[in-house]
Amino acid sequence: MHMEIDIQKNVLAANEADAAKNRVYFKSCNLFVLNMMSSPGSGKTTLLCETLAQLMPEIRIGVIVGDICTDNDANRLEATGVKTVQINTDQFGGDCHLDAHLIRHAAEELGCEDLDLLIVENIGNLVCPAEFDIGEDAKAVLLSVTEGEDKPLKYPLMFQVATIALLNKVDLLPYLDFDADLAVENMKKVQPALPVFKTSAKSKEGLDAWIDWLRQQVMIKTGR
Ligand SMILES: Nc1nc2c(ncn2[C@@H]2O[C@H](COP(=O)(O)OP(=O)(O)OP(=O)(O)O)[C@@H](O)[C@H]2O)c(=O)[nH]1
Ligand SMILES: [Mg+2]
Repeated sequence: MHMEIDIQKNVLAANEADAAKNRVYFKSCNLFVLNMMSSPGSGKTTLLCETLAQLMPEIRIGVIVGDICTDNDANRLEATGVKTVQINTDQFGGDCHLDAHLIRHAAEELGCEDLDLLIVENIGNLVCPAEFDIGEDAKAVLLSVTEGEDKPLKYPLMFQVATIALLNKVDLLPYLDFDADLAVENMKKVQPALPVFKTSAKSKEGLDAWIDWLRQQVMIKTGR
């Protein structure tokens, strides 16, 4: 048991060191880096496709997308014209998160010097990605309305470390007994100051506010 805990501590410490190096690299490239996380299927790729269509070509964007298997998401994202690198972790033992070292390789392959915004779509998982700093500027967590209002309380770390939260697929609310106010209240119990946007890639509700937030972050960070 002790040994297991020590190994986990060492893994996280090694990742922290790599994340610190990434921060130096990203700073030298002068771009904003966003890490998007959620359970599988909360709508990360769909929302990203909508978002990219509105921000490009004015903002130069690259995407790193992580999955255990398949390049399905890379294919969907590339259809928007965005430069994408897919990471499949089944080649590295099937990890359920992206770590700082993997991100560094993919970021160099993308060529961050020519980007204003790097978006990382992390592997669908509400637990492990929250533990692995990748040297990003901000973390966005998506919670979709089919997942249950209690998820922020059951998986608090993700909502503690998040910079913003998106309550997603709100177009489905009329058909569900999901209590959106309670879900937001539960997020705020975990992190009182957490900004929450309500979004839907289907009805487009809330997309403007989220995209404005993202555009503003890029401007603040890069001065462009
Ligand atoms: N009703 C509704 N469905 C959505 C919305 N966004 C995504 N979906 C659907 O939800 C399913 C999963 O969407 P994805 O975008 O693949 O979700 P993801 O978070 O990228 O999934 P993973 O990468 O596998 O973790 C798809 O069938 C989408 O069409 C939305 O805003 N409203
Ligand atoms: Mg996806």
